[in-house]
Amino acid sequence: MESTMPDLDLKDIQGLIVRGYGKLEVACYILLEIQDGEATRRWLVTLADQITSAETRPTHTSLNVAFTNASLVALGLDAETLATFPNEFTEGMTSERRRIILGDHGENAPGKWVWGGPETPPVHILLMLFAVDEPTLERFSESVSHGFSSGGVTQIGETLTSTLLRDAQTGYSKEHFGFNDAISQPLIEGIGKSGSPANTVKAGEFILGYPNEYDLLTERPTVRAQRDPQGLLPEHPSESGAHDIGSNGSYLVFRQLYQDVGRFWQFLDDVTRDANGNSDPEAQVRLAAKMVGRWPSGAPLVRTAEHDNPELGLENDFGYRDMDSLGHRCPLGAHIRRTNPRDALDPHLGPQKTLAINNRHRILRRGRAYGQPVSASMRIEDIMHADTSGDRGLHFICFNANISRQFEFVQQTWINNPKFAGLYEDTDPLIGDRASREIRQPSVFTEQAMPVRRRVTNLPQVVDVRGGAYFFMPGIRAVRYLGSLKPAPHDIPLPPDAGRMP
Ligand code: N7H
Repeated sequence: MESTMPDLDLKDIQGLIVRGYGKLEVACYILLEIQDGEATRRWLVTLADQITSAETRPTHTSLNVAFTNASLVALGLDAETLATFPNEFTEGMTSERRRIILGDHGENAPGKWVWGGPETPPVHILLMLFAVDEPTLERFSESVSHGFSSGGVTQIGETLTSTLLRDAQTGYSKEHFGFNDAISQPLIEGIGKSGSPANTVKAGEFILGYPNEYDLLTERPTVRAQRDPQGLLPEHPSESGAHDIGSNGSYLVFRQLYQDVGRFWQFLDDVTRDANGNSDPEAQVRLAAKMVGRWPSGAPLVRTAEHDNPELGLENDFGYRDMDSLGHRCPLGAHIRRTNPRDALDPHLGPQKTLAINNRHRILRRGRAYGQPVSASMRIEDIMHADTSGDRGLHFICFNANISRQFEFVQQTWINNPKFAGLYEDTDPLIGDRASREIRQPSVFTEQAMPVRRRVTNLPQVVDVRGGAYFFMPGIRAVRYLGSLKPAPHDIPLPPDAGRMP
């Protein structure tokens, strides 16, 4: 049963922040560039009425919208207000500093991106549409495009489309390598299903305007009251003379991550052949599971270390500290152990303290696979042997209230850190940095074991960043406010390259 905490303003929060729309199987993301601020503002006023709020549970279609810093500039938000947004959002994903933090070099360098990079048109608005099936999505996106075609914006590149991939046998949602990828999410306190306290995180970690894991309000942007003459925004509870443009909003991180499925399984085949040089599919799946931290069904290795067990496919109530502090079941550097170390983050601290620290670095994932699956069945045996040509991967999307403390921290300090959890030259075996000068080549994955650990070296890069941007997904009132802006003449100047990152 769903229980709702009354003080979350669900009517104003955009729906995607609180639910993944699992019943809406298809989605498309439209990237827009603002050409005419005035016309775009008019369009936003009508669009605000179509936004799906967190109050409803859509079964047919859903629409959400998010903005880059460049779009706020183009819409005419004044410089004083813009300066209240956090640096990482203002700089954008491709600034020199952000590239270093994110490890975006080599194959991942923004110069090679198909959108969001320095060589591609500036991204302003992200329009996110979801529907129950393809014909419905087509009709829905046609009617929405009709609205924006006169709205002063142009579409950048192709519409990015995603369809949930389902395992034919279990019905679980899968990613392209063949693993169940819709299991572990932090539960937002006061909303949604109740779950283990260890996995329940304060709403303020994901939604601005509510207490976070420090029992504080995460910093959020504000507008001087005079700049909101119609009173569209709520008054800021503690800053007098300020209105709250951040409340009920969240920051959305979008990364288009290409997955080289063929290279992944080929590598696993090469390093697991038996003494006679024959392939050993079981050993391949076992090593892949060690890298992920879960079996293809989703069953966690800490619970079933030797073989898959689809009955545990959705199991998420576990820690590492008591069951597997040494990493003999789930390796210390496995993807899920790095991206959420749970109660094992710091063995020197008590479990409660460790969990408290861990839960300040959680993200809400809302990504979906894009491109044709290599096998319609999504069974691992078929994926391993399929023709893998083509473009496919993950539209990685996550929400957080503080990009730097949450998404960027996970990426830099856990995924790309060769010294994570006492290791010294491993990065995340699936998505870790393979090109950094700090990392001694070749890249390594270590399986802790008795009597001796096992290591595989020369890990190939199987995931490439192909695009991305940082967005702000405002509360619905704030979208109306953006539509109502009447910039003073001195606020308007928009340099010709507005939105292009340095
Ligand atoms: Fe990951 N994969 O296929 O192996 N991820 N991930 N991820 N990921 C997870 O628990 C995958 C990426 C997280 O709470 C599962 O729902 C792939 C980025 C987090 O225990 C699988 C890509 C970031 C979790 C994958 C990719 C994260 C998680 C298990 C890229 C953050 C939850 C399913 C193409 C910066 C951990 C599940 C927890 C789980 C895969 C990217 C983070 C199977 C292929 C970029 C926080």
